[in-house]
Amino acid sequence: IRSEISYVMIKPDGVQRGLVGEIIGRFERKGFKLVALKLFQCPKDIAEEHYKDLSSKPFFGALVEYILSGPVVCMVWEGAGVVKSARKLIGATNPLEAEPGTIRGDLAVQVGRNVVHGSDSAENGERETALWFGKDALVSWEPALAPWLIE
Ligand code: DAT
Ligand code: MG
Repeated sequence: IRSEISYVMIKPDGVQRGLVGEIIGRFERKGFKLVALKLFQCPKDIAEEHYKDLSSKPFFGALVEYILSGPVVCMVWEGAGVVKSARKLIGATNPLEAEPGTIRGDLAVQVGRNVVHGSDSAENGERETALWFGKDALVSWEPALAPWLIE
């Protein structure tokens, strides 16, 4: 039985700005386990499904266009408490309100270019992983450093 997973995605601005290594590094250094990773040019139906809860918002069209505007980096990170912790590492939705030390607080200025996505619940972690990677795409492995991170 697998523990909690979060779907984390570096949005097109993060890729274009050369922040892929910086962002992945923050999750790696924290100590979560990477279980899926790909560079991906997203089709429209996946972007719309991913953000379907926001489909009535005035910014929905621009949001989908932004996600389609270049390749994204799709990842799944695993570990107890990863969903909430990833949201903390990412910071507030509006980068101007995000705390320094967070990804958005350090690396972004506008809500429409906030460089990274992280699932907001364990259920959405599962749902978004299935949407972006399909079923059975996760790699099962034991990091050699695990005993130095989890007692
Ligand atoms: P988060 O990405 O922090 O989970 P969310 O799920 O509420 O935030 O919204 C998804 C994305 O939609 C968000 O990362 C950027 C965009 N967005 C949210 N609110 C917005 C707004 N008021 N104006 C423009 N874009 C917005
Ligand atoms: Mg969200």
